[in-house]
Amino acid sequence: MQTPHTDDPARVAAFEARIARGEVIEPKDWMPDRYRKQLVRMMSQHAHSEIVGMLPEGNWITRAPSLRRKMSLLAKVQDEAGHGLYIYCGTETLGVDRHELVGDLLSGKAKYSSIFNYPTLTWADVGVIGWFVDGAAIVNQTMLAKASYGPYARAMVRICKEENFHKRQGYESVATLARGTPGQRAMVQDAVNRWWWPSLMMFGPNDKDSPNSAELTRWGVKKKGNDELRQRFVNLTVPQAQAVHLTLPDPALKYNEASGNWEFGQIDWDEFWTVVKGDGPCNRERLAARRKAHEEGAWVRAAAEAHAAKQRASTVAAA
Ligand code: FAQ
Repeated sequence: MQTPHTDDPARVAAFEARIARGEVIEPKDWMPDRYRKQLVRMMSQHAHSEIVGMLPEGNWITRAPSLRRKMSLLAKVQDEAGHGLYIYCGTETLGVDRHELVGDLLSGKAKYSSIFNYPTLTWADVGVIGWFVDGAAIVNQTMLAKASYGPYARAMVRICKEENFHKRQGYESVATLARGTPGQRAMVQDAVNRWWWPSLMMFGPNDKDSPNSAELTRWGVKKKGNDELRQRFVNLTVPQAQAVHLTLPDPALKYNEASGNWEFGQIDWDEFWTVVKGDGPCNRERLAARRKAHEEGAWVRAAAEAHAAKQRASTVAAA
């Protein structure tokens, strides 16, 4: 890891000039300590979100209604695992240890996305997660694909391609249910009602209440604010809901001709902060599941370490 040159104004000015010129920052380049810390915070939270995000949908793998649905759900959940591992690798380029990051998740110290603390009550939830949650992730991550830190931006390009497939399969599943029996229609409408507002919360607090946005924007990590991305998601999703004759649970939704935006109602920020602080419907369940998986995987880590040590020893012997 590089020695941090935290407070050298000339170096910070040169760094910011690079960002202003649109240059990409790579792991071995000098960077302000604070830039490194912000990236570790945001990227590790993102990696944790992908890993915890496997749980709500994973809950339905054994109960998917057909082989085709089961195969695409299995592939999706595996993709999310891959995204998590990929972003942990990206975070490690900043000089942190993955075990430390995972330790922070398991101890409850680290955050992960609020959205994954809601339960998946019916099969329709799986389709709606693909449509809303992956849809929101694409809106957010397409911007992050232009972030100033190279390893993160490149990870986002690849991840967004897969998220696109997830969103399409989710929306197709929703559209199928919406064309189905009255029972299927009611089930998918109920899922839409429960996931809409938590999906809007994924974008984070309003810009005025977002302590990290100004710094992240100055350093080219965030290219758009939380509110602009949330609005973009609403604008994209309302017509999609109309196309399958589903109602979004917001009586205040109204198209504004002048701005070209769909105006929407008040987000319940008390609910958001309750979930972020660990008291959402499934926070405890999610952490318990991750801790159990970690404990059960101990033998795999031990075997991998033993294998690596053996490889190192034979390389030394051969030299
Ligand atoms: N949940 O100052 P800001 C996915 C925290 S991946 C929990 O605005 P920032 C794929 C925030 O950390 C979904 N905490 O923060 C998938 C901060 O706390 P801190 C994850 C939240 O960083 C699909 C505090 O509030 N995506 O869905 C949330 O500038 C399907 C103040 O907030 C990413 O992580 C929240 N929703 O902006 C997987 C993308 N929002 O750390 C499986 C990368 C805010 O100061 C199935 N991250 N907080 O203690 C980002 O773009 C940003 O970090 C934001 C938050 C926009 C999430």
